[in-house]
Amino acid sequence: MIEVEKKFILNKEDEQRLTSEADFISEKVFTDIYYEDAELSLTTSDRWLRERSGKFELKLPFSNEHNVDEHFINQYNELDTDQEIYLALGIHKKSDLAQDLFVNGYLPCATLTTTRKKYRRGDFTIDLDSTDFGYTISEIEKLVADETNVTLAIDDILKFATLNGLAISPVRGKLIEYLRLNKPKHFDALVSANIVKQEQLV
Ligand code: V4E
Repeated sequence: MIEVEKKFILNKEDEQRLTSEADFISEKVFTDIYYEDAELSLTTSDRWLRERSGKFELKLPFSNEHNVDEHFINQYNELDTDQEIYLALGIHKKSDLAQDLFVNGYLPCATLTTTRKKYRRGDFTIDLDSTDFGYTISEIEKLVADETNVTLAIDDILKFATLNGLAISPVRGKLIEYLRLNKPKHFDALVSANIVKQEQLV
């Protein structure tokens, strides 16, 4: 399955409207540790390596065909086995992944804890995230079976959002906002590399 998602900044009324007819699924707290090397080679090439609750994940850009930038939706492929991550980073297994990342110069660059409330409404999943650094953000997601359904799912999400009175606009994700607030040099490097787009600066 492929997860198609769009981020939104909601006010309290938006949240209320979106969740009043939704089923509450769960509330979870998780900590993400993002990793980077000294050259910032991962994030400046749109690759995002993190450890979430003890498990490593690497997000890589999907395909340009479905990176529907004009709607501020980006698609990523998620590698979640250590073996896939070794291969994608081109590093050799000598110890465990945490140690091998360290030896190859990949170190923590950001640690953020999120409380996520999850709701379901029809085919859509709604995540309301609040972070330990004061940023709140939400995501509307839809699962599709394969790549051919991605464009349709994007349309569905945009329609659903518009029907619920939400503005379709660029939004800074949690990590990007963390870096903007706490690691301005790293943030500037992402702007220079056009990973953070001009529209996300306002
Ligand atoms: C910063 C970033 C990525 C890493 C964080 O992914 P994100 O989806 O924001 O995190 P989260 O916690 O919601 O993950 P989930 O629980 O859904 O797996 S992946 C891609 N980016 C960069 C990025 C970008 N350049 N532009 C936009 C609009 N979003 C993200």
